[in-house]
Amino acid sequence: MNEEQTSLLLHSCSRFPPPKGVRLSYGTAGFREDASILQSTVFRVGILAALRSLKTRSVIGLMITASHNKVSDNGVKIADPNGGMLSQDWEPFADALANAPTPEQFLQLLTDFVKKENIPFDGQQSAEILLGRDTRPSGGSLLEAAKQGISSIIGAVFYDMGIVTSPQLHWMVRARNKGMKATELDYFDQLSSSFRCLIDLIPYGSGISKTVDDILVVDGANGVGGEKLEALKKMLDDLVIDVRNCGKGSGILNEGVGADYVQKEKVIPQEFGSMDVGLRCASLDGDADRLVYFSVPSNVSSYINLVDGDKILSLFAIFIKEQLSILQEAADEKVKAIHHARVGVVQTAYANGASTEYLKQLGLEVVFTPTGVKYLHDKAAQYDIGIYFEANGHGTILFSESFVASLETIKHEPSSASIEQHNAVLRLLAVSKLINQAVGDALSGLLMVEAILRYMGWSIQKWSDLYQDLPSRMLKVKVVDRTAVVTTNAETVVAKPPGIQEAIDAETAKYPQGRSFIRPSGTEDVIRVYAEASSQEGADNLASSVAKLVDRFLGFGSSS
Ligand code: G16
Repeated sequence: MNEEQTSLLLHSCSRFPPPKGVRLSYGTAGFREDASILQSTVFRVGILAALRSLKTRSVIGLMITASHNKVSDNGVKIADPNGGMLSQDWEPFADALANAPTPEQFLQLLTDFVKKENIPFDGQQSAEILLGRDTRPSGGSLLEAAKQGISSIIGAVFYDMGIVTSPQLHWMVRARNKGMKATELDYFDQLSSSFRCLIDLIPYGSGISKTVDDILVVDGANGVGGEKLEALKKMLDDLVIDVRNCGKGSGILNEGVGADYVQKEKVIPQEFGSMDVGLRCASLDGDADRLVYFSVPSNVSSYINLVDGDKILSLFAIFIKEQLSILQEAADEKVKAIHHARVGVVQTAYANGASTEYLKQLGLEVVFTPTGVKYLHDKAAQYDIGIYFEANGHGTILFSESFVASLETIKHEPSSASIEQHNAVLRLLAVSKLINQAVGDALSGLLMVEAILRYMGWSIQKWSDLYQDLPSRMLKVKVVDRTAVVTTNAETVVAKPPGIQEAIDAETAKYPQGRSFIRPSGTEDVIRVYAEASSQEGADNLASSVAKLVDRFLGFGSSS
């Protein structure tokens, strides 16, 4: 590193001292904390993004968001060249950088890492970073800190993409690295044209007739997603969407609204009520990377009928399977090969037991990973078609590049395939373009759900009735140190502290169809508790007993 670079780094770093007494960790989706202590972290992640760009010789993304967290929190994460999450082997370096106490120690760490990773750091190569942020009030000043970080690496440049959803930024990074156009308009164009293609391919006679059921009512979580959906819907004729909680009124981001609230509490979000009974409703989260559907069953109760990520996954799986089965009898060898695609489904321990059972009955291969799209995504990428979803509504469908190339070949070359077989290939191709290949995306997921429901001719009720969820309950417990909990087996077993797993097992055994696990959150300072049982009362009681155990083993001893 030359002298000019060293002094630039030392000087700029000294203007962003790290917060005292806090240990920061690159968690499930980057760094997340109270926004007031994040200036130094975001500045340093700006530097990290530039290094990553130099190392990979590609465009990198830096997104400022705390997604589902409360409005006073914020966060920062990096999007890798393929649009996915930062490679996990760089996470320890991200942690070390964020926590280095002095500019000198920071510089030493950086110098060692550059050497170890062989990063071209001679000022000859340029680094390129796309910046995005959600609507949080703290986003503007944190963005400035990121810009300062990037600017302290000689030759690094940034492009401010403005207020965008997380998946938009991930999509743009991927598109740029593939040499494609990558503006917001390009994103909207791709989504709307592939949606239109799927609708045009619906066989005559199927599809929901234009009834009141055709209206989709969307809760935008008072975040960026509602505003973007308003823009996107102008490009979608024949889809009637009423967007609420766009963040323009007095509503607060994620407070009593949004996918996280709706999925965890299973109650009607703000601005929804008896006028929505029977309608198809959907909820996005704060940065629009999660999507759940719901309906309001009656005007006397505040409870909803939740159609969560597991049911979205099931709907997608049914559709994909159906397209592949249309190709079963194909005489053309290339078309027949598509029928034999390796399809995999990826879930986490939060997946409702009934959903896993249902997917297995469909004959699908179901595998489990720990929570966090970074894990699910990697697993799904091992298949020709990998469908992954967390119950919280975060997920997508990945198509391998070779599989998409085969679809493209069939599309363009003459074959002996029947019209319906050819259309099944075109549908799969349209899905690969509609559904975000970089990361879970509420907007593209929503269009995919809408297209499939039309294709099937299903109402939300029919979809919801695919299987009956086992009653479940999620709780969170504040503890002294959440890192004291170490889990294994895709988070289904607690390895540390000793004794707690046996206590959870003993509690669980008291409930028919009981299942429960705990894990440290990667985005909030809590331990999460999940419980499932044959009755709601059972699930509630099991969750609260396990929460008491957590408190007894790790907490402040506040529960009785
Ligand atoms: C993030 C991740 C999700 C994950 C969630 C879990 O969501 O992107 O894959 O399911 O965190 O959070 P926790 O570890 O706190 O349970 P988001 O929407 O907040 O970015």
